[in-house]
Amino acid sequence: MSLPKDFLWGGATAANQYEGAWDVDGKGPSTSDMCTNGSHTVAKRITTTIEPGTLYPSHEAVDFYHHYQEDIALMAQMGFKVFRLSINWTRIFPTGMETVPNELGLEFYDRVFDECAKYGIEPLVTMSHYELPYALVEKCNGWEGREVIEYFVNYAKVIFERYKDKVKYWLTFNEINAGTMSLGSVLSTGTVKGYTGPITEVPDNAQARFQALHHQFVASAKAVKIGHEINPDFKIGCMIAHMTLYPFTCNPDDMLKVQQEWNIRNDLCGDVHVKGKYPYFFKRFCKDNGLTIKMEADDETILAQGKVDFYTFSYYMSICETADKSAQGGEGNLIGGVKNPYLEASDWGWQIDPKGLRYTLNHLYDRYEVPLMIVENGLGAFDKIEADGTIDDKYRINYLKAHIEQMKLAVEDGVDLIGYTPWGCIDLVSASTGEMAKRYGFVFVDKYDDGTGTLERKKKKSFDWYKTVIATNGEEL
Ligand code: BGP
Repeated sequence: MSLPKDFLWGGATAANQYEGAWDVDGKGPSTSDMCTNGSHTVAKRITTTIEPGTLYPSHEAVDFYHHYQEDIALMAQMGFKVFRLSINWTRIFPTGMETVPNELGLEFYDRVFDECAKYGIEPLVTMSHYELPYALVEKCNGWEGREVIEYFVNYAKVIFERYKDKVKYWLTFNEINAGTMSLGSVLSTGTVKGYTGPITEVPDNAQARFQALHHQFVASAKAVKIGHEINPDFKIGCMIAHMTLYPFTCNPDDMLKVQQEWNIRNDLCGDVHVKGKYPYFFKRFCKDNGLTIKMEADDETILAQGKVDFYTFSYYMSICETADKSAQGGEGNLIGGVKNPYLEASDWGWQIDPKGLRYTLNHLYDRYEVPLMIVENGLGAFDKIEADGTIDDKYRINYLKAHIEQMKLAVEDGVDLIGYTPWGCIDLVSASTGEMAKRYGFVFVDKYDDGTGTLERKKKKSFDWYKTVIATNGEEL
């Protein structure tokens, strides 16, 4: 048996893509609530006000808010040990700036965690998953404003205290390294004050983004420290969108390009969280890019005191990098790059690379020597309901199977991997495009790109397959 017997099998979601009920029971608008739908070819837009007649997919999403019992029961049927979900900050603090939390918002998550407990499912809670209170964008250009640190810390304290006996595993920021890329301005740093337009065309302000990222690092470290004080049994981790990069050729220039990109896209955020300090290469990066990060006197101490207990990441794909500017572009999770001729891609152009997962796990364990968890992985695909009502998603089974095989090999290599939560275990809204058509789930939700649908849940073929995988601890794939 290659996987540890207490391995945390489960699935992952995020409030803004899953819950809906965007203005129910006192919830305020977040950056995600201001985003319209889009598609593979047309970028979704962020707007400064809600435009009448425009579809905002997060507003209803797949309505986990009113389907949580049914969904958690389905997860239990698959044998989930863990369920990754996020708390929607604006359910607890509608503008992010209140001092008294919204009791109705807190009660919702009480109900969710109690439901999980009924089935012995451990919640893994992301505290901020692409859903900054929009009021903070208006007030201080999102995370660029240093005051957001204290608003976040207050939020962290409230949820840690409230759920200290119900939740043990926490992640501070989803894919925090999104802030190293211009696309992260909408999703992650919220540095888009006053901007209406496609999320891919935000006038980039790297200075604001990296300043915002520094504030997120400080906020994360403070939260980790406070969390451990509130409950020493808490396990608090970071979450990075892992961008596994290969040199397009063996030209040393390509290799150097990979190293420089890898440093900033991946290891910068990992190092700050796990090692508690900025890596050596960040200074040179700032100099080359004309960035001046304002830090306060005790920031270094705060980072050193707020090291995470484990490292988690999303892994969907890999991509090639080259120093040759004329090379053809590829597509992917937050990052561009060059297509790898040895790999196939999903319908959305994300290159499928299971072996890259083994490579990544080995790299990360070598660098950090802390437990690792894969908290997102999966295949976004079109699913079709057959005439007999079944959904035969064998492409998804093949994708997941190939990745689990590599996960097992990495564990045999000696990597300390503690869990696996494939993305979008129940169909939900796509983060990059706002589509419903890009589905990841073991469970189909009757909801479509035009906002119609009954929200009925239906098991796909992968449902029973995953159930067996969990029951055999990954032995039967
Ligand atoms: C990650 C996000 C998720 C999720 C996933 C799949 O970047 O953390 O929120 O949605 O990617 O991406 P997409 O929904 O764009 O297919």
